[in-house]
Amino acid sequence: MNEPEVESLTLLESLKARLNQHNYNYYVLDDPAIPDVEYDRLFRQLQVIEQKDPQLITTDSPTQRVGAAPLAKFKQIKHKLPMLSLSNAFNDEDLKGFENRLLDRLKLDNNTGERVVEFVAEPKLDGVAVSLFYENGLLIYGATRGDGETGEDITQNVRTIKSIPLTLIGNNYPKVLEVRGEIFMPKAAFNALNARAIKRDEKAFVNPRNAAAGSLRQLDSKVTADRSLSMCAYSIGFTEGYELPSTHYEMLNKLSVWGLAINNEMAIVKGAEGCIQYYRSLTTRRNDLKYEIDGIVFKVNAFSQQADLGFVSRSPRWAIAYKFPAQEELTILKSVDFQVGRTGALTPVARLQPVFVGGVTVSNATLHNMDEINRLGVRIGDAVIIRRAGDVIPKIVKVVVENRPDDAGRIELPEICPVCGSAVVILVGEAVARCTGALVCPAQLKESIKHYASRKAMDIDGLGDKLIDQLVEKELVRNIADLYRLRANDLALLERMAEKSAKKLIQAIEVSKETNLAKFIFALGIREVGETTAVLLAKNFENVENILSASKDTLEDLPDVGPIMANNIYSFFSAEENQEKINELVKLGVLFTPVETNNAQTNDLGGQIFVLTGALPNMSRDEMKKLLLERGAKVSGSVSKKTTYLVAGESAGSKLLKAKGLGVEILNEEQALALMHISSPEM
Ligand code: I6G
Repeated sequence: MNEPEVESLTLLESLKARLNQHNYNYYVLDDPAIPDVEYDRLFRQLQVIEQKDPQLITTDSPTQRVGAAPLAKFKQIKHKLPMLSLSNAFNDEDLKGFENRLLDRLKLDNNTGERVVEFVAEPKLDGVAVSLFYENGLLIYGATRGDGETGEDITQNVRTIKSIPLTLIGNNYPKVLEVRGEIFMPKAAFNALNARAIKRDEKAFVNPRNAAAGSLRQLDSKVTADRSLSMCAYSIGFTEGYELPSTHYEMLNKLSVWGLAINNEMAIVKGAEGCIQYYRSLTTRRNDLKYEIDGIVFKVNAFSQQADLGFVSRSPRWAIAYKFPAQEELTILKSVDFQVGRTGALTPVARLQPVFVGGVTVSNATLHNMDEINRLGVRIGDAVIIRRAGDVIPKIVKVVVENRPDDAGRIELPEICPVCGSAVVILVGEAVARCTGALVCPAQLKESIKHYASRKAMDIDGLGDKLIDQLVEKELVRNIADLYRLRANDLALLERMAEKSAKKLIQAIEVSKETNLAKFIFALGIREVGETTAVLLAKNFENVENILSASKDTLEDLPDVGPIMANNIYSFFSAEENQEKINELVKLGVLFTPVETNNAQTNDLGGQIFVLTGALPNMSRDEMKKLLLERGAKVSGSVSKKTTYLVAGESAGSKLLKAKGLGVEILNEEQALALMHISSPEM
């Protein structure tokens, strides 16, 4: 065999190092330094060199993440040190109890008299715990937790995860390093994966944790490679040839320096009170995170204190997971009703035995359409798993078929509308069944008026759902224009409507007549036309006449308007009955002012990019964001070289570290307000 040429060797090493660094920038720091095409070019260059001379290929090469032959089964790996589990707290009292136990023990053990323990707070990612073993900086194997003593060898699959370095960065890392952390599937990847599965009529995953576990359990690593998994490191297991720093916080930062992803929400907090504050603050932002978390882990920061505290059974005494209320529960499907929406769509709604899930009692869940019912294979009487994550409407995600009672009943689509008795049809190519009754159907009429009167549409103050139901049922309102013909005496016929409230409502209807074109277009309830498209139409056409006469091609030329939406808009505005309806509303006094073109009220901070982190003393981050946006600034979620300012509050974590590292100017709340010429509230 020929010896590899020295020149190609150095180029090869340089390419590998550059690709590793760019990979780290992209997948760990979320801050790419080069465009994707440039990365691809370097990658191809490396591939060409390796193909010419395959003996140059090493396991740590960025080209070798995918491609190993499928396994017959996973080997077992015995962990060098057991992988423990965490004890849990479910309320503030549990957490205070945890702190008291620590204080007692630490005082007894080292008698320092120090009464405040410092903790590191880290979100508990809802994923799969893993151990990664590095020797001389090279990834040797990855293993699942298993029973804590022995796990499965998932090295081939772990290697496909781009946020896991195949070689550690730099040269100041331990000779032997076992890193522990969580492999998880970000929410966006999970939603995309399930959408794909549903499209192909395959089974969807119940939650991102199951999706991550299922993806790691693949014997063919090509499947895993296709699943957009990520990894977050949270501790060091076994290590040799390295003196650890003195705190957990510093240790996490070391892991980050060596190329491993750590959680950028981590923060140092003091005492149980600090932990509770952090828990509350992250609870409010939980839905905005890009990944699912099921609680917060608090760990004593000082390793000396951790050593004093030790372990109880299989859990460290120095850590606790403060769990969020469960997002999944088991309950029984009692019946299914079909609700008729604004566009006539029939939506099956599951009536459930009430169950406490995701922090609220749930008795209804959407079943979307008949396809969803068939996909789930659900029947009345079934035991079902219901999931309520964040603000999302509760969903049945799985049927426990083993628990199915003998008399479980099939769910049938009604042939006629349950409200007006008109025929129900399923149009070709649509999953949705629709009532054909249009505005003779009281359900469709009620829903279109509710939409018309809603806050983001015509914003008729005081015209709530119950009132609309009565107005339609008493036939005081047979179409939207009738709203403007109502008189206070008509309203006297309604339940709980005193004279004063009746007058107030009539006045609110009058006031709502003056609106802007975007709100009016949105209020019309055209299929697929949400607020954003309504604004787009209003800005482009400026008045109703222009929209009424717009051709399909003109509509399709608008950005983000595809042929289906263009067709919906065109069909709506060219239908004679809709033109009459709009003209009638205009005659009744509905008046449009032009749409504002920009949310920013000034451009004082135009071109400046802000990132907000930590708890601000006098306002929420959302309030600060609004003030910045109003002045033309951009507010980004992550720190990069482009960031102009980081506004940091208490418990700021790794964003602060990163900003300092990049030399980004750091402001506190008062300084940020001063930049906007707003004086700070009195403290
Ligand atoms: O399961 C876990 C999730 C997150 C952990 C953990 C963690 O830290 C953020 N830390 C330890 C020490 C253990 N399990 C055992």
